[in-house]
Amino acid sequence: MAHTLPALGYAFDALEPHIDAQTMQIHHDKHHQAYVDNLNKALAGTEGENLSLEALMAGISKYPAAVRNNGGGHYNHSLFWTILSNNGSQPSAELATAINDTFGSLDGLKEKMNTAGATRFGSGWAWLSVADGKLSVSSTANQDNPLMDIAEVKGTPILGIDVWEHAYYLHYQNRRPDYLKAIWNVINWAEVSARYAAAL
Ligand code: MN3
Repeated sequence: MAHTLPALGYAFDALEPHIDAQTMQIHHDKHHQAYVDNLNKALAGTEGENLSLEALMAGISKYPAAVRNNGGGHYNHSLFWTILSNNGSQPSAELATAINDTFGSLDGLKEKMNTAGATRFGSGWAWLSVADGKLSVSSTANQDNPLMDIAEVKGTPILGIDVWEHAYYLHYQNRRPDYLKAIWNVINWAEVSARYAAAL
């Protein structure tokens, strides 16, 4: 069963002015498609071909770098598209309580995520994850994620922010902190809340 590129649930320009249409189109149609194609190539004829993406992540240390990089890329971007939206949703009462208990406030979470993203040297991701019922913020290099058995901070990711330059460079150039500030305007909290409930 070959992996396939999931469709975006919204138009390329739906996240403007915070994330521009050209960035979304290249990011989804070119970058994510390449991760899918290269993952399928790397898995062809191996036992990993029959595993789900989640199962691959859980045992990623046993696979070559091409599977780790492209499998992570496919998982991470598939999550990323769903947690973005212009639907103006808010965290569920349950998630809001957990955020307040863990980070003091929603602003406290944003600050922690933005620091994790801004201080990740080179390319990577900032994550909000759930492990043993608790929320945590972390970051990973390249296309690694908290589901991988090699992750320093493990958990089920419910919100991931892509801090590769390809995610923001056309509009923000070198200003990663400005991109990180803006992206909070287009977080799909309904989706993050659903992922939180499912992860508990
Ligand atoms: Mn990306």
